[in-house]
Amino acid sequence: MSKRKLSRQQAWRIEKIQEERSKRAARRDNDAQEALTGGELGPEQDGLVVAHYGTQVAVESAPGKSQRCHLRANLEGLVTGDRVVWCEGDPMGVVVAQRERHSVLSRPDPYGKLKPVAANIDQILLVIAPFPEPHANLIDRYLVAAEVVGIEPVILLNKMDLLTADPARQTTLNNLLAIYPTLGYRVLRTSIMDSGLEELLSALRSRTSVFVGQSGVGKSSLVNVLLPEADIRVGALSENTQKGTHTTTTAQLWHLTCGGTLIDSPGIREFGLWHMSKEQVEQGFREFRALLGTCKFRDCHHEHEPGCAILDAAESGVVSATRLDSYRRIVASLEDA
Ligand SMILES: Nc1nc2c(ncn2[C@@H]2O[C@H](COP(=O)(O)OP(=O)(O)OP(=O)(O)O)[C@@H](O)[C@H]2O)c(=O)[nH]1
Ligand SMILES: [Mg+2]
Ligand SMILES: [Zn+2]
Repeated sequence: MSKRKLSRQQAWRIEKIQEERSKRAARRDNDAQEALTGGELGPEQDGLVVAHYGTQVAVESAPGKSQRCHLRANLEGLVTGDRVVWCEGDPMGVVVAQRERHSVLSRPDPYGKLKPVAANIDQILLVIAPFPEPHANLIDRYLVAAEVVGIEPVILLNKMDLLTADPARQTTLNNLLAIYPTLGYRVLRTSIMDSGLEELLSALRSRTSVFVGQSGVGKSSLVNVLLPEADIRVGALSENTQKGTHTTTTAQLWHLTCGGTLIDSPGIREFGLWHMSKEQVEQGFREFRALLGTCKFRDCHHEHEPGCAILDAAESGVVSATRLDSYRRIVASLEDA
């Protein structure tokens, strides 16, 4: 999503939304304040945000034991996975403080503003599928985003069952994915019809992971097979476009019986990286790192400059042509923004 010029109507709509937001925030402070001063709250305790509902969150003190909470002022940025200090209440608790995060995954909202999605994550599982078709350089965009925030990404090709009757598509996807293991990225393959689920479970064990990717690739369906009691709503693809229909609307956290924690997140069409600098994007391409700073020109764009280390590496096959192409497209999208 690039930051386009807004039409007057769009600007008016955004202004209305913001007005509505500040009204809601005022109401929320009021509710939280009333609960805090009403004296019917329990003692402060540690908790984990397991879901986010508009202006409220669900906070868990122990797995399976959670309560909806108001937020004290200045805690609007809380997301699923955040560790907090909170007080139980009747009927609702109150979150009084946010603990420091060790990581946060953010992404652009429809207005081009960067929004946190989930916190304290160890691993990002980028889910793709034969349908909806992964569009050009979608994978690299997610990988760059993961590298820049320093969270290990894993690529997960789901709906493998759709490939058994479609060898041509299978070959295309295998070709698309072939480069990633050579760069040190793990690639898993699954189907909710029971393939690859053991390997997926072992990748999720003892850490906090988040499922990200386009709408309709099967993120919530995978949670449902790993944890049948989750029973999350899933949505069929649109018949015309074979695209997802944005079924999941908020990130939600689940504890797996294997000891891992898994956050399901809403799918998005496009992962914009406009908020990044060219230097961050360069760093986001793992195989470029050792070469950066060794081009003849300090401000090299790696396009056609003489003595360019990246172009040399592409020529000798050390850097793949498709990754270099991805890099260029991403940088071009930064300049458009
Ligand atoms: N054939 C097949 N279909 C699958 C598989 N996994 C999911 N689906 C179907 O794909 C559709 C979308 O699944 P969801 O789980 O809602 O997808 P999602 O990624 O959570 O989508 P959003 O919540 O919109 O981001 C549903 O019709 C699922 O039944 C699979 O492994 N094989
Ligand atoms: Mg979903
Ligand atoms: Zn260069």
